[in-house]
Amino acid sequence: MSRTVEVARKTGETDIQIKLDLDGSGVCDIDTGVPFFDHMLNAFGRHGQFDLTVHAAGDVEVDAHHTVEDTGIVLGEAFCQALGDKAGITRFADSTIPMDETLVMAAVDISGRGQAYCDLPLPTERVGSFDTELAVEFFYAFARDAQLTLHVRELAGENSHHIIEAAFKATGRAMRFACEMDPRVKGVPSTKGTL
Ligand SMILES: [Mn+2]
Repeated sequence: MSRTVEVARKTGETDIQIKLDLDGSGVCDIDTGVPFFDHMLNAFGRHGQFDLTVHAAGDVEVDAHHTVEDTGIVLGEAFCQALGDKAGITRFADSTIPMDETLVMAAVDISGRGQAYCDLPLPTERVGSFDTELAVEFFYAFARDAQLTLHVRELAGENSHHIIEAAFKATGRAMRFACEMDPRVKGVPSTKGTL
């Protein structure tokens, strides 16, 4: 069964197309017009072993806010669609990623309830031209529209680039294992029978 979807969303602020294969091998084609964000989505896809195409054109002349948030919305929607009725998935997973002095943990429950809890102190307001506060805006939008519970927690860190990158890698890797099919899981992995 293929778990590949294509999702497009166009508003007055952004025009986004995403193609996602949950069972890919980390092949990514990312172009959002926000170079640091491209770097982060590449890290997410690569370490999640997802095949991921993201093409986004947003009003970056304002700032990157709409592009980053709306990409989170569409990527979340893509995961939600690709997971379908969630039968046979692993559901829970976590990953803790070190990057030099930085250590970030991400934990995922594909719960059917969209919510993110981020404890991600960032020492600088910007990495290059990227507003670092947009990192959590992405995670909030992504978790909400993917309808999953996501915790992202910085356990150590001094460098904003490392902290954000470790957060994207940890979330990608946790998503990989949470989305993976578990042959021992029969039906939807919930005592309620639905997610
Ligand atoms: Mn980097």
